[in-house]
Amino acid sequence: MSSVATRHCVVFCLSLFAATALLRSVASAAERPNIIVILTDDMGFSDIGCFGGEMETPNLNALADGGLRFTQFYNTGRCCPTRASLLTGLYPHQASIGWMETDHHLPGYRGDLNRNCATIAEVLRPAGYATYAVGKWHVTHPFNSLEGLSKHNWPLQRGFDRYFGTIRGGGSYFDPGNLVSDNEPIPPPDPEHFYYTDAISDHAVQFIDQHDAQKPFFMYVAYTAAHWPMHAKPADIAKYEGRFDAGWDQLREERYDRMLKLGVIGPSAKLSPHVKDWTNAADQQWEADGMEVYAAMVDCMDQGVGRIVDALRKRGQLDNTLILYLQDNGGCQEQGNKMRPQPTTVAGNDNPAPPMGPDELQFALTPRHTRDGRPVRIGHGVTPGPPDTYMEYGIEWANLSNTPFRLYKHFVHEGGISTPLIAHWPAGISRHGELEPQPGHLIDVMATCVDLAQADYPGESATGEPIHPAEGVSLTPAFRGESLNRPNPIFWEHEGHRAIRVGDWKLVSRARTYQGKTGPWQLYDLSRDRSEMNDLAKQFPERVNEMSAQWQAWAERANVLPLMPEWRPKSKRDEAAD
Ligand SMILES: [Ca+2]
Repeated sequence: MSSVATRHCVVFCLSLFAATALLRSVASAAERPNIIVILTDDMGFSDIGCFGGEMETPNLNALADGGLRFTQFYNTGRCCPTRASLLTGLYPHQASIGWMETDHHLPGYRGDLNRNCATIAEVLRPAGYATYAVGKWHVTHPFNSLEGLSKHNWPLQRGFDRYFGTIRGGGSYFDPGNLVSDNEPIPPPDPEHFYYTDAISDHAVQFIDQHDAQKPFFMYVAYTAAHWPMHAKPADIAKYEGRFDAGWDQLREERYDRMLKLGVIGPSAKLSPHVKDWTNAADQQWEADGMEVYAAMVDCMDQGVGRIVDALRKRGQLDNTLILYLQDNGGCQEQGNKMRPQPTTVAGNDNPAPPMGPDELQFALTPRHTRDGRPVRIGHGVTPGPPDTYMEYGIEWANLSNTPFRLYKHFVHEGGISTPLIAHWPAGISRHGELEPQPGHLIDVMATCVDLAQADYPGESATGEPIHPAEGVSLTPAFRGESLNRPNPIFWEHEGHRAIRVGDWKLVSRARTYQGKTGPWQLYDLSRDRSEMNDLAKQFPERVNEMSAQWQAWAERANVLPLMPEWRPKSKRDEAAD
C-alpha cells in the first residue's frame, strides 16, 4: 500500500473510531440504566411464587413476567461471603471474607473487606453514578459499644453516598443491633412501630424520591428477611393462616410439581429425600404456625419491592432501571433456640428489665429483653412472630424452602448455593417471562454493572494497593438471548465444603468441619441430576482428577487455603443431617 493510501486509511479509521466513540457517548448519556440489586437473606431456591413457593410474591412475580429468570444462578452459601462477593465481583476469600465477620488472621479470613478489592459503588461512582445502600452490610466487624469504633469499612467509606441499615448480620426486626444512618449509629426511629423490613423499603423509596435524575444511580437493597428470628407483623401472618397445616412432606411434593410446571427445574431434577416424616413432628400446629411467620416475612419483603417499583414508575425511571433480585444462601437449618426442649428466655430468667430510653442504642444480635423490658422467649412451644420471641423456622421447613435440592445454608451442594435471579429492565431486556438456564454467579453482578455503566474497573485502590482482576462475566448477552461465553469454571469453598462447576459437571464435597476433616469428592452431571442424587465419581475418575486439580489451583490463587477444618477448633456442635 502506498504511503498516501496508508494515510487515507489511517484518517478514515480514526474518523470511524471518533464517530463510533461519539455515538457511544451520546448513547451512553441517554441509556446508562439505573441499577438496583435486591438481596434477601436465608431463603430457599423455590420460596418465591415465580419459582414455585407458597409465598404470595406478586411484585417479584411481575418482575419475572416482565423480565428474565435465571434458573441456575449461584451464591456462596452464606451471608458474609455472599455480600463480599456480590459487592466486589471477586470470590469472597479474595476480599478477605471467606468465612464470617471474625478475624482469623489468615488472608482469606479477616472478616473485613480488604483494600485489594473495589465495591460496585467504588467503581460506579467515578463513572458518574449516585450510590445508595440500604439494609444489612455484614462485610466488616460488628460493634458492641461506641468506644474505639472503627468505621473504615462502613458503606460511606466504601463508595456509597447514602446508607441506612445494620452493620452486623441478623438481629431483631423490631430493634436491630448496629442500626446506622449514613455514618452514625441510631436507635430505631419510632420504636413502637418499627419493623426493619419496612424501614428498609421506606429508605429505598426515600433515596429514589430524593435522587437527582440528572445522574443514573446504583442502589443496593439488602433485606434481612427471612433470616431468623421469625419476626413478622400480625396482619401479614394472618394471610397465611392454615397455609402450611398440610406439613412439609405434602408441601414439598406440591411445590415440586409447581416447579416442573413453571419450568424452573426439569423433570431430571428429582425430589431429594426429606429430612423427617411430618407425622413424626413433635407438635404439628406449632410447626405450621412458625412457617406462617416465615411466609409473612417474605410477603412483607415483596410488598416493599412493590413500593420500590412504584417509586420508580412515579418518577418515570422504571423503564431504564435494571432490577436484579437474588438471595444470599439457601434455606437455613440452624435451629439452636427452637430445639431447646422447654420454653425459656434468652436471659435465663423471667425478670423484666428497665425499659430502654428512646435514644438508647441496641448493639446485640440477640437482645435479652424487648425495648419495653419484656424478657425475650425461646424454646419448644414458643410461637414465633412477636418482638419478645427469638426463634428459627427449623431444618424441615428449610428442606421445603430448598425443594427439590439437598442440604442448606453453609453447604455448597445445590440446596446451599442456588438462588433465583430475576432481571427486569424494560428498556434493555427484550425477553419477557422467559427462563435463562445458563449458569451464573454473584461475581457476574460487578461485571454486569461495569458493562452497563461503561465504568472502568480499577487496577489499584485509592491507597495504591493492587486490586484483584474481576472474576465474573457480564450477564448482558443473556438479556439478548446470547451466550455468556464464560471462560472459567465457577468455584466454591465454605467451611471446608468445596465445589467446582464446569459446564454441566459439578464436583462437590461436604466437609466434616467440626471433626477437622474434608470430605470425599462427589461428581454430578447437573443436566441429568440437578438434585445431586447419583454420584458418578467412581465412574469418571479422570474427570474427578482434572476438576479437583482445577479447584486446587483456584484455592491456591484465591486466598482459600488453609481450609477451615485445619484452623477451626473442634466443637461439640453437630452438623445438620443430610
Ligand atoms: Ca444469609
